[in-house]
Amino acid sequence: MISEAVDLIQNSKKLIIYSHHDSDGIASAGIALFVIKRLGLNYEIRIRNQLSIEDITGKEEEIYWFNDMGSSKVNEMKNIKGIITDHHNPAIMDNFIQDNGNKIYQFNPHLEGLDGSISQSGSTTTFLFSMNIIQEVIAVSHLSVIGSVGDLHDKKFGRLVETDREVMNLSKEVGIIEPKNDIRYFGRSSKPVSYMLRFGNDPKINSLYDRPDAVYGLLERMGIPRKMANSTRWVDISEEKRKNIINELLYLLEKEGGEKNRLTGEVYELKTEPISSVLKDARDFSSIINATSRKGNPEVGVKLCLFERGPVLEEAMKLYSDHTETLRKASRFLDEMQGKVMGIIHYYDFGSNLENNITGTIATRIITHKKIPKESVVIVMADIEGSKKISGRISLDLSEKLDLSLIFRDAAELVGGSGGGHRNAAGAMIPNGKEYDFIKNVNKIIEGIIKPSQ
Ligand SMILES: [Mn+2]
Repeated sequence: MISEAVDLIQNSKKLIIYSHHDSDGIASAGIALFVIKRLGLNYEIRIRNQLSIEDITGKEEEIYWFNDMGSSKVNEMKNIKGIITDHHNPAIMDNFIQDNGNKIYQFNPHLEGLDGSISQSGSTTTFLFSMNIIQEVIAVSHLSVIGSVGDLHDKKFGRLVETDREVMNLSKEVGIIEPKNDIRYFGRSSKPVSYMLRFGNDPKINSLYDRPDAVYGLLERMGIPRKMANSTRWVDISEEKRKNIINELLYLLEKEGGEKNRLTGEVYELKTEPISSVLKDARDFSSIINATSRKGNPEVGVKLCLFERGPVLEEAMKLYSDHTETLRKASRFLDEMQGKVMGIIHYYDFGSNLENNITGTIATRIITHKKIPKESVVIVMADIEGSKKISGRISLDLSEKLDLSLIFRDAAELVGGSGGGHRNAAGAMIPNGKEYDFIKNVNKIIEGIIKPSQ
């Protein structure tokens, strides 16, 4: 079956690449593009938040390659000839789909009995399939790592696991990725150390989180004066000083009863980037390409994936700081906003006050930052052209009991919308005005599965 899928790509006259708009999707697009350019194929690339009806209705002369998306819509596809390399929950559990004029080869970890939300990202899936087309794709194996950490696949265990890990190891063997044991806070190579410690939140240190004076004080005691703290990145600091800071943070966590064991873990650096590069840390790389897409220029992110620098990197960094600003504004708004509660659901309707492509980011923030019970379902909504865009998140513990992608799918269908995603992170699109019914449906389904604890 793989060889037939490979043939389909190799013999295509016009190849349309669809890819998801987050960093995993952009990294997947980078991998697919690397392959297509080597093969010299005629292609077009389309980055999408969600697939529309037109997107999933095929044209005779076109071959399609869906990356990090497609599986949750495969039951609605018509006349599509092509490939899906995805890790979202598939609507049809089959490797080969040929109803409705389709001829689709679907590659998805869920079909192999793996949990796609943690073991194999979209970019890892694209990479593994691509290895069957052209071995040279190993030159962009780091994109699989970037996509995997972008989807937080390293969050649960503090390191990548299963298939994501196998590809990471492969990338290490060929001298591209270098795994290190270090602090797991975001911003090691793209943010000043003062920022990294101020907003580091996994684990959260209450005496430092968003307390700039406390952060500067700590760094000063460690021999890093305020001015330097605003210009030096974590990766620039000597190993000895880093060790001392980590010990200090561990001491604070111990005192506060925080999650000490989450502070350090595996992080991934690119050997191919100079130490001065903001792209040195895979997670930072991932955040930067994510920002290019959220700010409407995903092609900049794809170019970064394919080694373009100079003005491309400059443009990316501009978008990155814009995106950081948007998130800062949304967080401030969020601080003042009270969510509504139904059962274990905490829901927030931002209406038109939120850029509708960051509902997922905000939902993640709420589940990490806001003081809500450990077993909660967070739902964030925003307006989008007559519809409601909905993102949901649940804690990892709760995702062992609930599969949010299935709950969202069923609850959305009942109100004339559609939904899907992962066990712990899902999305839906429903008609405007149906949001309360949707929440009620979600609540009802959840109550049917678990009894809410008091
Ligand atoms: Mn993904």
